[in-house]
Amino acid sequence: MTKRRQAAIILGVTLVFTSLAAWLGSVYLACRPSTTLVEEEGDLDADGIAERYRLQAGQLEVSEGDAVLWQSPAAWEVACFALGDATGDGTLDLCLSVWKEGSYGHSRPFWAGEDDSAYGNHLFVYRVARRGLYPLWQSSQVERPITALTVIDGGPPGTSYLLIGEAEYGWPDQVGWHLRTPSRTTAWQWNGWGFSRVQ
Ligand SMILES: [Ca+2]
Ligand SMILES: [Ca+2]
Repeated sequence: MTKRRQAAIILGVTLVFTSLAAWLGSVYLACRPSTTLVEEEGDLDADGIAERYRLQAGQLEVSEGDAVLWQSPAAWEVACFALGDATGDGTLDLCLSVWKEGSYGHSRPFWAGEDDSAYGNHLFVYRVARRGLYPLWQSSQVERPITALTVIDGGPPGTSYLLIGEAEYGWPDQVGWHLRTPSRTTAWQWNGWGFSRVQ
């Protein structure tokens, strides 16, 4: 790749960051469980047939044709999702903001001690393949709850990002958490074992 093309890509990504940061600031609290149906299509398993991603009342269903490929666990509240190559490997991913109790569930590592039961927000990344969904990466409770989630799929390696709007945990109630005013919009890049903040 020429230096001129690299500079053009960097400039393009910067412009996208700037415009999306403004947009994310205007959609504060868009990423919360809602009775409004949110529906998107995408062929994440690259079999030539688009899957349907339907989110309503905190439950996400993924289907292809007449077959239901996956439903989010009933104990989760899926607040929002984003489709795109978040990990920059050329394969489209499903990113979820999930509210749930505990950080590890059945996959708790041996060094983590007792599973904490705190109710909080998590970021999960799934791969869609062979008519199923497979967890690629699952965070423990995130430090700041997610208010907006977007994948910037730059195309060439090293130009994919997650743009995340972040608030602060306020106080719990029967439907989740009240969130404090967001303090920032951040950009994250996949580092091979998780996401590193780059902006
Ligand atoms: Ca498909
Ligand atoms: Ca990917």
